Amino acid sequence: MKMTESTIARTGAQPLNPPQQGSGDIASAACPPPRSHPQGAPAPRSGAQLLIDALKVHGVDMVFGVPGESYLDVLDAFYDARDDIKFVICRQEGGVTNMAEAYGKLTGRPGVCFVTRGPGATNASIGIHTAFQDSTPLILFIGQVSTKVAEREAFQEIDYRRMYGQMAKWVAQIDRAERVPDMVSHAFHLAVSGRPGPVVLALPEDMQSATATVADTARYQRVAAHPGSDDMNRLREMLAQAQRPFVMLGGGGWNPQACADFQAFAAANALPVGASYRCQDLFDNRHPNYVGDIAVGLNPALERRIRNADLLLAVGPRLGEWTTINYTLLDIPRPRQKFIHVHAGAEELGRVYQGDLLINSGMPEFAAAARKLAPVKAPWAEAAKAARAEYEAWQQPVAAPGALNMSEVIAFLRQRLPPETIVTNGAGNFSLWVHRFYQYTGFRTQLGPTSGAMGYGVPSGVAAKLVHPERPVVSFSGDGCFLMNGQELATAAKYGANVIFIVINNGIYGTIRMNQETAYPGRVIATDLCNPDFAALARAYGLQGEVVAKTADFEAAFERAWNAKTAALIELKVDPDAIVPHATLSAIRAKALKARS
Ligand SMILES: Cc1ncc(C[n+]2csc(CCOP(=O)(O)OP(=O)(O)O)c2C)c(N)n1
Ligand SMILES: [Mg+2]
Repeated sequence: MKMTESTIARTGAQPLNPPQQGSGDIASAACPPPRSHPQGAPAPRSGAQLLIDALKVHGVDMVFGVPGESYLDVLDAFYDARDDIKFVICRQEGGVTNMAEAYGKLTGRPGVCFVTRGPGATNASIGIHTAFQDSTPLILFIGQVSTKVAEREAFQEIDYRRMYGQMAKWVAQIDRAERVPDMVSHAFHLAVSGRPGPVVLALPEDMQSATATVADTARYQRVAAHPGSDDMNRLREMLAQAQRPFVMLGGGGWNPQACADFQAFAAANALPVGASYRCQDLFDNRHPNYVGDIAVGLNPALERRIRNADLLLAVGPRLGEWTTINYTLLDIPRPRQKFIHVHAGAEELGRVYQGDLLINSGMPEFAAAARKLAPVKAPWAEAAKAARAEYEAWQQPVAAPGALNMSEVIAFLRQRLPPETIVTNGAGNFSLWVHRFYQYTGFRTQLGPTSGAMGYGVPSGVAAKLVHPERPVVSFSGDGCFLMNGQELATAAKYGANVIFIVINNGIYGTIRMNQETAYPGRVIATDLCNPDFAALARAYGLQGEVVAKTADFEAAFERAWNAKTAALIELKVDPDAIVPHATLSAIRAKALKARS
């Protein structure tokens, strides 16, 4: 990717050179030797010191947290490591785990975070759930009551194994200091291997201060399945027999090389490629083979093509509720189309959809093998071009009620933002405008929660800027979404994370209002909002803030935000009737009322 002059004006940064992410390269970096006496025997260390040394062994450079008295020893050990590991202090544990999740998505390495017991751990849960649904590597450490008082419901005591049981790949408590190196090592292996995901480790206070004489482990390695040559031959055969193939990309565990490999395979075979919900950045949207995303607000022309396909190749997505339009897009259990499903977790294959070919493989491993396949004849090449034309038509701005048209704002940003920009968003109808009218240019130019968690936009934007200070970051939130983690503006201010925050203010929890009007037209309840002056709020944090109410005013406001010396917030006042790009709220209500009468 090339830096433009405008990028350099904003960031003063050098051209981008993205590190290799999320694959064996992590494992191959040199490990520090175990701490030892001059004679060679390991020196005694506290559980807290063992933990920080383990983080160093595994290459951790940044952690996110809110402090608590339950892990004072660990905090003290961080003090000694402050030159090696940046401890990013957040303002709420929801911000902590969302930032760690964004770090995991961006780097392919586990996002590491620290919270206190009880209230800290409960606040933290949202980012753990997102990491689980989004298949993102993450490790949450929780200060825990001393083992001496365990099971008495001591102050803020919770059994995290039960609390986090369904949301994490592994939840454990390290009761003995000598078990720190191996349990932390296991946590790192698990978080990145197979289908990536979150791990939770509780740290009892007495374990943190107890000492043990034990060696460090080596750095973790990612373990992934490879597709067999039989699998790849069969895939090629099925492709050669197809007339109307269609590819769906999605899920976690990708990296820049895997995306490049897959793009080469798709181009060589003239395949039309769609992206699953909020995974649009896995394939350059400017590429002629990209034909759109498969999610809420699906392009009807694209939907027809998927339904009419004779071969579906799903690489990475779980094929969840939103990508399958409430499990209606493909027949269950056996899709009508010939169906190939590739997934990093064997447990996902055949779970909902039975397939003609189920391949258990990591994404980099599969994409590298696909790239090596000899291309087949592609009688569908013209159809793929037509699908691309339909996508481009779908991207043209649409008419919408009100003085500020979101489709035109996003179309402007599509032209204006340099390709290395990271665009983040939380959950709400506002995000549909971004997903439909923006073009994501490649791996991790998009950060959005496939878990549909509100409040992700702000913390993920801050984390993106901390991980990649040289790249522009634009973060979208609705007026509802923003206030779920808007307190992290303070974190942006503290660390100079100069994100451009865009708040789409329609005065309502719009998504729910829309669903309410659909199911119970006219019976509006619990969806009106009373909002602060968002721009003034940003200024109160020491950031730049302004309000835009007309499309024509956006460009100048954006340039002011771009040139700001701090993070900046632009509040967009939008008409609540402009509820989605393809329908107005009043039309949705009228239709629902008519259907009832
Ligand atoms: C944490 C969380 N709480 C509640 C919901 C349910 N929910 C989904 S969208 C939405 C409204 C979003 O409102 P806003 O951010 O203002 O965006 P809009 O839909 O108005 O564009 C709600 C309440 C959710 N997805 N996540
Ligand atoms: Mg709203």
